[in-house]
Amino acid sequence: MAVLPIIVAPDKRLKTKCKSVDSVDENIVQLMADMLETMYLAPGIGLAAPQIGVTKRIIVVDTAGKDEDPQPYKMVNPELLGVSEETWIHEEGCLSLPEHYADVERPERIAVRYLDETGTRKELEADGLLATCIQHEMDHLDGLLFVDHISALKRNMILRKLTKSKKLDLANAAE
Ligand code: K1U
Ligand code: ZN
Repeated sequence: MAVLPIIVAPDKRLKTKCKSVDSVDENIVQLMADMLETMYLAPGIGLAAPQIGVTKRIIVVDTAGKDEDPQPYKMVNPELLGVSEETWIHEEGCLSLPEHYADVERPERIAVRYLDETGTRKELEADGLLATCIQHEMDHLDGLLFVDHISALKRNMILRKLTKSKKLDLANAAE
């Protein structure tokens, strides 16, 4: 298994619409194992393939708490089958927007269809944090970040700060 570098915004690879996976072969199985390892180390509760530079419709998620058994989901070509009218506001973070957080309102419950790591079609009903996390990760597959759900003022402030810290990192690396 391998830990992969996570792309930090702003970066055009995070704004790309990802392509569906044709077949869940051994490369996809390995990629999902690497994504989970990367996510756990970060640490995070989700990760989408474009965050590691792969423009395929693949996400991994595990929202189990510290004292619970791990509950990893590996999802290929996830599709929303339905969403609740009721919404839920949760403070979201993103490994591609490090150290920035904002409240985001999304449907509270969802039904999602996907292929698992054996290529079997699965359906899952999720609510609360799991539903929020799956929606956040699915947004990545369409080139969306949580900042696209907040005001332009807050979004631009966060993106400006990240641009500045990238420039500082580059200057420090050149010293
Ligand atoms: O970058 C990502 O897509 C992962 C992101 C997922 C997410 C977080 C919160 C709401 C919706 C989606 C993260 O995992 S950020 C880190 C984080 O939230 C966390 C890290 C350790 C323990 C608990 C949470
Ligand atoms: Zn994210």
